[in-house]
Amino acid sequence: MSNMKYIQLEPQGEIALLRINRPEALNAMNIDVISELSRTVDIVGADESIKVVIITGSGDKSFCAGADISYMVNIDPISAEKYASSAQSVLNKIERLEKPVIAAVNGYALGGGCELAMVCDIRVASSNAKLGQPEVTIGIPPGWGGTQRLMRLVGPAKAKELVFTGKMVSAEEALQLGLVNSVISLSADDNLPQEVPKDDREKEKERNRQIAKLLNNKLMDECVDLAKQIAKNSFNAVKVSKMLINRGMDADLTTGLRLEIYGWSLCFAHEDRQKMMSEFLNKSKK
Ligand code: CO8
Repeated sequence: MSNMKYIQLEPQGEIALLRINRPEALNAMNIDVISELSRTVDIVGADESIKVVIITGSGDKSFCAGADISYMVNIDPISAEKYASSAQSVLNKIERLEKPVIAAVNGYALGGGCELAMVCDIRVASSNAKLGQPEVTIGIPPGWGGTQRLMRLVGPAKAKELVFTGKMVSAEEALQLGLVNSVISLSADDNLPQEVPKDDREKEKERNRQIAKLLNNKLMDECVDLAKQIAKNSFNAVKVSKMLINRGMDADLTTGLRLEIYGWSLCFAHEDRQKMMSEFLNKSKK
């Protein structure tokens, strides 16, 4: 659909799949990735037929390995400010999209990659995913929202532990922290490839590749199912709910509750309310 180099946009009916496509650098975001991501977010935002967006990374190994270290190694503070500002404004745009966004975390989500996942509304991770904010290990603090959004998701103490150590956490640990909503793993029912002799490194590698592919496919199926569950509800009500949660998070309770009354009552102006409530009432009479 789009002719971009680093972002693939695959519409599937009401769901749009947006894939960062720079597998040779584990989907790290250089300036071109950021600018294409920005254009793609504008496209999905403006397309009213799209009800839910899924963001993922190309390949079976990485969601996004963060900012481009080969670019950052030599830039001056002025360029760093520009780089962080343009990245933050794209991430803010994703967070503010008037439609739900699911991150299908299919491997590494590090630094800017974890920050990208955190602006999505829901994060589903494959069991081989690894998340973290390793910036201090390369001489900088998180710069694309990590110091702010991580603490809101997991609390300041855990956020500080992750940021200060720069360590990666497994998908399971991320689940326990509340950093991801769920973890997808393979089971015996998933047609796993046959075991291979332990000393055959090549066969073992190939088997691991096949397993990673199966896992990635299962992750995407689960995310599409989740997106479908959301898409069958009133888009208007989902959109208003997203705004209320996002705006309410940074407001005091009284303001958030007042906003909820306004958002709630405005939905009575939308045809969905009358239509869907009547459907419910007629169904229960049958
Ligand atoms: N940037 C550029 N290239 C990368 C990046 C990256 N973030 N991550 C991986 N790559 C490249 C590697 O250089 C390598 O390239 P090549 O094949 O040409 O040598 C290729 O991707 C494959 O990577 P590895 O060989 O390292 O793969 P491994 O499986 O051995 O390791 C890891 C995978 C653990 C993910 C490892 O690649 C890694 O640690 N990557 C760096 C992760 C990281 O530190 N990310 C945070 C970056 S900082 C950031 O995001 C901050 C944002 C805010 C800053 C504000 C600034 C203005």
